[in-house]
Amino acid sequence: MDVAIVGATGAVGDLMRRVLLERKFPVRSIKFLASARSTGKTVEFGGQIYPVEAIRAEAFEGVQIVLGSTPSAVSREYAPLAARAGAIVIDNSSAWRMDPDCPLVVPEVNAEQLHQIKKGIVANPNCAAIPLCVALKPLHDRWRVKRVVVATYQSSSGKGAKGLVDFEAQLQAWVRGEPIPPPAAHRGQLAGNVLTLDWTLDTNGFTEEENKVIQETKKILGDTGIGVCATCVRVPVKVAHSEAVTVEFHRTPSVEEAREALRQAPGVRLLDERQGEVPQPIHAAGTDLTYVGRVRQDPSHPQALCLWLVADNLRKGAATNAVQCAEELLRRGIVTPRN
Ligand code: A2P
Ligand code: 11C
Repeated sequence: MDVAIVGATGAVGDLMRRVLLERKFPVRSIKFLASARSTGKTVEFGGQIYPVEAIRAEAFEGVQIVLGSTPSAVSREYAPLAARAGAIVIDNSSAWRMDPDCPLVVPEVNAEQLHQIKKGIVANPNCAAIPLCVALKPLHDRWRVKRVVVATYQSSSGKGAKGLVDFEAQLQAWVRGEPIPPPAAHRGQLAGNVLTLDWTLDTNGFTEEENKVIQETKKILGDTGIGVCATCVRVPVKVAHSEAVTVEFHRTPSVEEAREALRQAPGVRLLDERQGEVPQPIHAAGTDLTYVGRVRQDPSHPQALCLWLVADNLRKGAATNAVQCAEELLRRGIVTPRN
């Protein structure tokens, strides 16, 4: 495949490069694009050094698959250019996610949507919505989800490379008892704290992030009738988002039935608290699985269960999911390798 990574200097772009190698994606040629600021930088891929190029229309000539992770405003500009040049763009920004002509894909959940590409763009979902849907899918298939209430505990790396700079600087200052340096990416002090407004507040009183989780979950599960309510919070964790989820069903699974469905679900690792195992960010970071545990009957509702999940927001929540979409494009013959 002839591949380009756009946003190659960012936290997710960097991982996209590594995940392509790890998963032995068949790369025939590859190029790395970012802003003009990064011209002159180089990246290593498979033992070779490549220059980082500025994004421009000509850079997409001959490219079959673009993996992109840039700010949405950048994606709105570059993705149509790349699609016009004949590439399929798998874009990690939120620019295209709710566009009815762009499938929003989590391969374990709705890979068949890849046959509905109309604009040459596949949207990679939000990093909290992806693992939520991975965990809900096996339950939705059997007992039909009616309503989901989710509270997220999101890591600093959700804000990209700049978020991690804040994280390191703040935690070091906090441990030394020094004044906390002003943040560059986060919207307040994260060290020793929890931020409920680390995202733009939308007019409906929910943050942009909460609205993404609400809307995207319905689109990915293919059921706009599901009720979703989200509270998204930033916690002082470096990598991996956690989520406390309450799910109400149309039909009622027992805890054991739900656990069995989760145990067999692709992309899920079910942990058993009775064995002392509970999903934690330190377990999920660096892996591609959605760790699920603490499955309980909701004592306040006979048709609802509670569960806890954790997944690496940079990998399954972003880079790995995008590479898995590329693998599915190939496997389904939607894109074919050139000789
Ligand atoms: P650059 O490093 O040249 O600014 P992160 O989410 O980790 O901050 O990464 C964002 C990615 O998007 C980086 O690769 C960054 O490149 C790229 N990017 C940010 N702004 C622009 C822009 N205006 N034009 C092109 N690429 C951009
Ligand atoms: C965060 N999830 O943790 C966000 C970052 O829609 O992909 C990515 C936002 C998105 O801050």
